[in-house]
Amino acid sequence: MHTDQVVLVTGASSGIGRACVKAFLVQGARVIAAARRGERLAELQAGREDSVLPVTMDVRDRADVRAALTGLPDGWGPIDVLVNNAGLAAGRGPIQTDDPDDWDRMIDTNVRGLLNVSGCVLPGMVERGAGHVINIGSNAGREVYPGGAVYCATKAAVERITRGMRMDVLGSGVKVSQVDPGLVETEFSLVRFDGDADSAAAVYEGLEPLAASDIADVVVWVATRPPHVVIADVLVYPLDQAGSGKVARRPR
Ligand code: NDP
Ligand code: 8X3
Repeated sequence: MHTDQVVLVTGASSGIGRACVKAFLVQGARVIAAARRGERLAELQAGREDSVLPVTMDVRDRADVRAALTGLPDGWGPIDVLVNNAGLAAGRGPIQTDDPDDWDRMIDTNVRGLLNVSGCVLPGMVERGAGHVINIGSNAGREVYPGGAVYCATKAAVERITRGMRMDVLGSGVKVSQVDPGLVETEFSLVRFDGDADSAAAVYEGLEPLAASDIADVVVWVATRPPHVVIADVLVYPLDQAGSGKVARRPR
């Protein structure tokens, strides 16, 4: 990755996205850090005003995304690498008792949001004949587990979009990749369980989950392969995971 490349990371206010911002900065890139919580992004930017641009936007809102990304200050484009990371799970209940608003949040963020951002960034990449889109999927997109039907469906959709996008841009010089994490300790479970810290902690009980920085390392590795190499997809597990819900919990 040459210095002065511009990377857009969505979901940069927390977890994997924030770790990706930091990892790309180490590579010498300048990073557009996008999320809804502007105060978090301002913290991330503090002391790095030349290399981090905070952009407050809700990926679910197509007009908001378009306004934010077409109104970038001079020098903060074109976007060389897009990391479509913003996403969430809401709830772990059976589908028959789920809150339909949770379905909407997951589908609107994980699927429509990824499309909204890609729809703004991809045409320019194709026109320039260069660029790299890295979508954050999940092991949950490769299999389904009880209480995860809709979240898993959104991540399966991400996998289909990644593959289809790669076919659509074939021959243009644009790369499309996907990174699928297993269990990563971030705010993900806290969000999923609506702030219930005990339920969130139980997800990682008795095993050492991945850290957000482990995934950021992989994302940067994917982004820094030679020009003729595309990493199509990568699945990353912690040591004690072998699938969704298939974890070894060791007594502490
Ligand atoms: P976090 O909850 O720590 O981070 C999620 C990020 O997404 C936050 O920065 C949040 O920012 C942003 N986000 C959520 N909704 C929106 C929205 N509508 N518009 C803009 N930004 C939004 O979770 P993770 O870091 O773990 O999750 C990152 C990605 O990794 C997600 O796509 C998740 O599905 C995926 N993943 C996570 C795994 C894990 O075990 N943690 C495993 C596999 C995949 P803000 O609230 O400020 O908008
Ligand atoms: C998050 C991983 O297994 O909690 O995508 O669904 S899991």
